[in-house]
Order: sequence, then structure tokens, then C-alpha cells
Amino acid sequence: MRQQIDYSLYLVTDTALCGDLGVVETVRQAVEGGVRVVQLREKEADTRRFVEMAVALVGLLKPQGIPLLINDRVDVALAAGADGVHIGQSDMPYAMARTLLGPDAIVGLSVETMEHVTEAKRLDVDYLGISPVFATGTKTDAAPPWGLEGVRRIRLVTNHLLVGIGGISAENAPDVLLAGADGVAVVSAICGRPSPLDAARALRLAVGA
Ligand code: TZP
Ligand code: MG
Repeated sequence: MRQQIDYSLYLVTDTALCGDLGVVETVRQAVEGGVRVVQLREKEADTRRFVEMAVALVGLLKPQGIPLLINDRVDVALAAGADGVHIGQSDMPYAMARTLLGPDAIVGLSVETMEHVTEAKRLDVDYLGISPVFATGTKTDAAPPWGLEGVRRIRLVTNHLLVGIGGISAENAPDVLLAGADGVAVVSAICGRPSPLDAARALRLAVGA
């Protein structure tokens, strides 16, 4: 059975931004503060390091019932026993990822254009990542922002669960949910903050209980 996930507050990690505190401690605090799903996103690490990080996070999160998704890498997700993957439009095609991971895995897909949203309607993806909602400096190759109007348009054409990402803070998170998203994903609103715990608590308050 595929698990039902609470996407309301979703942390995407960034090892460089996490700095000396580190990814594992940042994630620990974020979950204590109210993050309900975590994606390990590693753009620099080699495969050995990526798998080690994934295993460490599975060890932290599984006992707490918090799902862990792996960015791009189906092999890393399988090796570490993560709950699934998040893939983009230039990653492994959805159908192949699903075949490799099986029916119970969680698979999220980024959408950057309305064509992506329409194509995804026939796919059994667990959620769509609206990428990016607002301008962001965290992902240098991000597509043009959808804006809140884009979130509203997507909500009208698909039944998929929707997670907004990009430039989201405790201040604007309520607007993203009001526009029709089921959750918000953040990187820099938690990673690299003096207290990821306090940052996550502020976001948790912003998105509701
Ligand atoms: N995908 C789309 S925007 C983004 C990713 C990974 C980065 C979001 O980072 P931030 O710091 O929350 O704007
Ligand atoms: Mg990707």
C-alpha cells in the first residue's frame, strides 16, 4: 500500500547551505520543528557519499515516521531504503522510475510548464512540484517562476497533489496554500538558518497545524 504523506511542510536539503551544522542535524531540527517530509538533494556529492547521507537520514527519519525522498537518483533510493524519489523533467522518465521502485514507492515530479502539468495527468505520480513558484537564488537553473497565478491555473487543471517550491518563506507560504497548493517545500528558509528548529517552527505556524 502506498503511504499517504502530509506534504504541508517539506524540506529539501542543500549540503552547502547547511554548512557546519550539517545536513543530518539540520534535518533533525527541522523535523522537531514540524517538517513532515524530507528530500535529500545532493548536487555535488559522489555516489558513495550520497548513499551514506541517505542511509543516515533513513536511520533518523524512519523511526519517526517521516518519509525520505531522494532527488533524481532511483539507485540511491533503492540502496538506502528510502520511501521514494523526486524527479525532474530531465531525469529518468516517470514510467521507468516507477517500474524500478515498484507500486508502493512515492514518486514526485517537477512541473515547469503547463505542458508538463497536462502530460502528468495520465501519470500515477504522487505529487507535482510546482517549480519554481517564486524567483530563487538557491537553484541556479530554475525555470521562470509560476507566481501565485500559475499555482491557481495548475490547481484548476489537475487533481494531483501540489507542492510549491522556490522562494517560499513563512511570510508567503500561506498565499501559496491559498492559491491551491497542498504543501510548500523550502530549502533556504531552513537550511543555513541560525536555528533550523525555530525556522521550521515559524513555517509550521504559517502553514497550519
Ligand atoms: N527546485 C525548484 S526551486 C528550488 C528547487 C530545488 C530551490 C528552492 O530553494 P529556496 O531556497 O527554498 O528558494
Ligand atoms: Mg532533477
